[in-house]
Amino acid sequence: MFTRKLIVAASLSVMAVLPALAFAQAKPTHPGTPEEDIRYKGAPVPIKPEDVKETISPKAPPVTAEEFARAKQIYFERCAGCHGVLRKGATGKPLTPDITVPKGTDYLKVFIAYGTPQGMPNWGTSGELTEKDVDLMARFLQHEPPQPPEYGLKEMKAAWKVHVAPEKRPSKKMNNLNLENLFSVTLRDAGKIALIDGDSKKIVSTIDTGYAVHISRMSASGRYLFVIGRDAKVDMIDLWMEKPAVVAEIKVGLEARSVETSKYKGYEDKYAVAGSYWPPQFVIMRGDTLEPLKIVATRGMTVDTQEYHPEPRVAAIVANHHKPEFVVNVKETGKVMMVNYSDLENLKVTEIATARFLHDGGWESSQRYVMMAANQSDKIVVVDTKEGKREAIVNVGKIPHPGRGANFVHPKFGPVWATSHLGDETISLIGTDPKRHKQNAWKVVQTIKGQGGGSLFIKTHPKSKNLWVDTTLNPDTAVSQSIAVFDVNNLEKGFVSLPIAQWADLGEGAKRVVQPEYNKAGDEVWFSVWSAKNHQSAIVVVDDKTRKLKAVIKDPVLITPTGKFNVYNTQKDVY
Ligand code: DHE
Repeated sequence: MFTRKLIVAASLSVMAVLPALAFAQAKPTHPGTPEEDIRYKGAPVPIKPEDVKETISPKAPPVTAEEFARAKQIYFERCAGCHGVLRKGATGKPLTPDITVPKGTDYLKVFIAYGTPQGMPNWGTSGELTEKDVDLMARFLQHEPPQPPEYGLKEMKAAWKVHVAPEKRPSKKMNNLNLENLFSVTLRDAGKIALIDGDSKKIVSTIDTGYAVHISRMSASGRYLFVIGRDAKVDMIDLWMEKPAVVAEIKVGLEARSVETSKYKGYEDKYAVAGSYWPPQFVIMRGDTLEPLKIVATRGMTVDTQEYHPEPRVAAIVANHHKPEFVVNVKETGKVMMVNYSDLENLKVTEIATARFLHDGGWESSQRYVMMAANQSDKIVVVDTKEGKREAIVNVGKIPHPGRGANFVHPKFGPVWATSHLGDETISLIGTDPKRHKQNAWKVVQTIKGQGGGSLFIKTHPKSKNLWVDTTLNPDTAVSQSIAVFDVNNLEKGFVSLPIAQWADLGEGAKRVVQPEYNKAGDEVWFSVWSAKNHQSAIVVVDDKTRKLKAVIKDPVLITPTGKFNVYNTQKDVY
């Protein structure tokens, strides 16, 4: 039996991750931590335990070689997402031997078994880990963290393949697709994307990509589609080919989430950039072949306490429209790096101090100021990309998670950018027009209430009057399977809830509704109805004006659809 005796003295939050899809099964909650929050804390880290060097520490309790191998696997699958691969602390607490050895095995066992109100799941009492594994993890955590390998130019070049050289590619579009209204749809657990024609709603093809595909981004010209997987594999797809296909691929690290391309005038399609979680770095590549050119490490000092952090992960990257720059969010140090790509040999990086745990974000409507969520600090940071400086830091609700956010003109406050939250039911509207609405700029001008916490994405379109807010990770299935829609001209009226998953008419499954995405015209909005890979999923298309069901796209190939990226809107940053 697990003993509870030490929990009262608890102040250390130990591990805190659930594999993303584990929440498909019923799972005991633990007191004090909202389920929405627990659910989002990361999928297994795709680092192979056998690639990681082991260091046995003499002061720590013994662990056999066999046990060490098992503990590494458990750690990467369940803990690294929050505590960091090197256990230096990320959104979870640090777990280095200077902290864990003085606590001792019994103390650590209690945390691992019972969890804590600060966010640590109850791995033992939930049955996820056996008593033997809990004991093993408590001993393992007192040894030096095993270090995964670095990944530099040599490794990238070895993984880099050009399938069709630029001179062998078509010089004009060879297909009849309406590219501007094509959607690239993440099929997360199939390791593929689906290209879906936005006009006919027909699946054009599916294309193999990396493991647990995360996002798609478009080149400035709208010709090349870039897809990145959690395993840091980038695939570059040429949409001009008769049958769009991968023309180049590379693996930029061991774990990654973000990819973007150069969009400044004169540099269209010239460069691509990908950011990694491990190793903590980003790489600038040739935009037509993915040849790796320049790798930049993000290791360094944290913004507030100014301590060294060995693992600051790269989160969202956006392309500046005013300068030849990439805007790179560095999560654990809380810095936005403005990386000037005009001279890679004399690279200029402006480091902007913001707030910790930068995650996702996007442009306000003029595309001068970028709005980034420092999610665990409950803040939105605003960077002026024309001047290259911090404009403001705005306090919002609990754990903002905007995706790229939503821009609209508020009848009273003028242009606003909105974020929803993972940790509460609010939606914060921030004034974004320092010229004509100076008094409202960079302030939360209004907070509205949605249908619950667990929101991941919010969306509108310049031609729409609707604001759509998902609640994908809400523990109540009626809430996670529906969408809230507001009229931006009458926000006080509150939201209407639409039963998107029910409209999909599927059988069993989690059927979480995730990520609204508009078509090019801005008159349709698409939603993923996301179930585990052994259940049927679908895409539901809603008429934006009438808010009525327009189409359901169902097909056995649509396995775990999550993100959807309309070519034109992604290319031009319309949201
Ligand atoms: Fe994402 C964007 C990281 C979990 C679907 N996700 C992003 C971005 C980052 C990120 C850094 C911004 C990229 C950019 O703009 O360049 N996501 C992470 C995680 O670290 C996290 C929390 C855990 C993990 O292990 O990956 C995580 N994300 C998820 C999911 O569980 C989601 C819902 C389903 C999935 O595919 O895994 C998910 N993330 C998405 C989507 C976007 C995204 C659809 C792009 C939204 C957009 O409109 O741009």
